[in-house]
Amino acid sequence: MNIGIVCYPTYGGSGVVATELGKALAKLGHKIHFITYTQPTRLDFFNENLFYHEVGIPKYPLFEYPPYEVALASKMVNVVKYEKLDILHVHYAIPHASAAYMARQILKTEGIHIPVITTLHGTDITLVGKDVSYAPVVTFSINQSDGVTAVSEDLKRDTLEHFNINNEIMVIPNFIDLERFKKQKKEHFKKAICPNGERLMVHTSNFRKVKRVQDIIKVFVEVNKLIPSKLLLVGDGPERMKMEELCRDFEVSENVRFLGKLDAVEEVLSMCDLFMLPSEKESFGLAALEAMACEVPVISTNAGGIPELNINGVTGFTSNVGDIEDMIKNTLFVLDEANLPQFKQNALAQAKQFDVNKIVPVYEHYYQEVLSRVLIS
Ligand code: GMT
Repeated sequence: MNIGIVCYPTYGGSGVVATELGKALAKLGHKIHFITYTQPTRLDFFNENLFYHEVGIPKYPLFEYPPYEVALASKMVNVVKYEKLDILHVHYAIPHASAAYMARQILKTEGIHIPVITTLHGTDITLVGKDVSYAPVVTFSINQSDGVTAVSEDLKRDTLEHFNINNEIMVIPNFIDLERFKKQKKEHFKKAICPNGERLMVHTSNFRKVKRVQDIIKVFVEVNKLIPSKLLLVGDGPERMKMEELCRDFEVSENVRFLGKLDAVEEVLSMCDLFMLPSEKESFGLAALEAMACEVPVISTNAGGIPELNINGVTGFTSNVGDIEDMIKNTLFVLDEANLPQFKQNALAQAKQFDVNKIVPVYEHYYQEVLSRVLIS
């Protein structure tokens, strides 16, 4: 198939999933055309089936806000026509689904019928999409898509609850490349960071408020009093400075390292004993899945779709949002040397349920189903 993929090309989970999906489909022989405003972060390897089309946004003094959605729709029209795409798969509803709707309508006037699939990732529904400034367009473009998928059962429920949806939503969970995300031998690094055999805790995110990084630091402060530990904070974002200050206030700075954005996150995860995800909202928790694939158990909240991934008492624990005491108790339990090996093993076993080789064929099958439905009608 000739497939167009539209996504945010940044470090965010939706862009990562879209790019990894494209790469996996290209390996299976499909021709994949990424349509984005810059090269996707994870588009880091060459394959003869991968193509990249940049959306140019011309500057004009009149535009205080350049009309990206219009430029994107025009680019979609262009790529569908000249690359003879069979299907357009847009990740994240805003503004990709509505731009795809516009492109599809334009193409229809030229006798070209392009099916559009929208994948909902979370914040496009749970945070941004619910805002009255966007909700009518989000509802309309979900209903107008030829196929809609959500990355967890919880996200599907949330979408149906908060929007007036008359379209079928298929749940296709996120996935992981177990060839890339696997425990690597990094003992020498671990020894450098934990010279006295300390436990190593980790968190990766874009440091937005919704991630509640402050809860990680509060848990770490207490755990470190009983089990000597170190904490790695990977990523960057609006809350980072505040979190650095918080570490100084708690006088734990020498045990906490802020590593910034990293490409080879799997190398860091390979050294770690525990991953923390205390998010207030999380449709899936891809970062936790990456950790689990590297045999790292997870202490998280029970928000959104996280419990579909992190099985309470098996691969780690889930607590109510903000329940620091419960997270401390659970962290101490998991880090106990009598329990840690089993949790690590369970984390890997659960990650295998989301193997890219199991999930990508589900997308392929879904594309075929949508294509035949649209071609019949
Ligand atoms: O929350 C993020 O880190 C970014 C966000 C995004 O929009 O890219 O991630 C969302 O999509 C990911 C991939 O499907 C999910 O794993 C994240 O759980 C989801 N984030 C939220 O729901 C807050």
